[in-house]
Amino acid sequence: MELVYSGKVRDLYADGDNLILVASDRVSVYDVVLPTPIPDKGRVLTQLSLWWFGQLTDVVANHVISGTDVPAQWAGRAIRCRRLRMVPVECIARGYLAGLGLVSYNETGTISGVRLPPGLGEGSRLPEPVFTPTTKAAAGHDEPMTFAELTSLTGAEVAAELERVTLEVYRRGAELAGSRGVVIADTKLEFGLDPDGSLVLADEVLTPDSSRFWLASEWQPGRPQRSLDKQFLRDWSSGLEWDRKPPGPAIPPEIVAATRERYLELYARLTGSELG
Ligand code: Q0Z
Repeated sequence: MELVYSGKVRDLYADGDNLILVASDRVSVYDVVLPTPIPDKGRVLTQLSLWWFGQLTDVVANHVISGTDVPAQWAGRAIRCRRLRMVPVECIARGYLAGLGLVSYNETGTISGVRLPPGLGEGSRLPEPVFTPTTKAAAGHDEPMTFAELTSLTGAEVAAELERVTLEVYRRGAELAGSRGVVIADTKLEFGLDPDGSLVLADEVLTPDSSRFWLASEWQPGRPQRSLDKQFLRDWSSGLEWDRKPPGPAIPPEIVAATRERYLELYARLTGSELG
């Protein structure tokens, strides 16, 4: 199969007209891929994405053709999908203040042009989820985009639909996760267009690599929140003399095991079933 694109932790292959999206067991901390894999991480993220796509079929069509008709070597961690014309925008919904949303709020009191109440801090819940699209920069960091810029890129109709569907996916995901003790602080979605021009949810959805997941019982606004999936890795690596530049350090077995358990537990908590 032809490798179309290799990302930090995932790879994309072409199989005729289809694409095969393969999640690896690679993990990144502070944007650096570590040399040690986390067993089952690729399977957890793939199966979680497939589960969410299924939960969201009444909200938006998706790119999935099959989670099982994939080459045996990638069984469980690959998705066969339709190749779409991708919308070159990261569609982000934020329900809590963290990351670049927090930076923007601290500088201007707004995110993506939406004025927020004063007095919010790191980890605060927003009065309403906010749509914060960003450009997909080929290199370096993604840039925030105004709604007007989005409109000039996609047309008004698609832009409005991207906002509506992104916020609806976030609301539905956050509500379901919330009922199971997990806060989804924000999420990044990618969409494509069908040959007939209709919007299709693509890539991965509501995984810990595309979203910030916090344990609801640990959530405490006003301080950085503990990441549900990567906190062991961050706590361990912050005790090292490592400048957070590549190459990253090898992960010791007990940290690998604890991180793996976190991913499996997250899957079980959200979906209500153990990953086989
Ligand atoms: C997704 C990505 C990577 C996985 C292109 N259905 C689709 N049609 C056309 N293009 C894409 C998709 Cl999902 C597409 N990406 C991001 C990179 C592994 C996904 F290395 N790029």
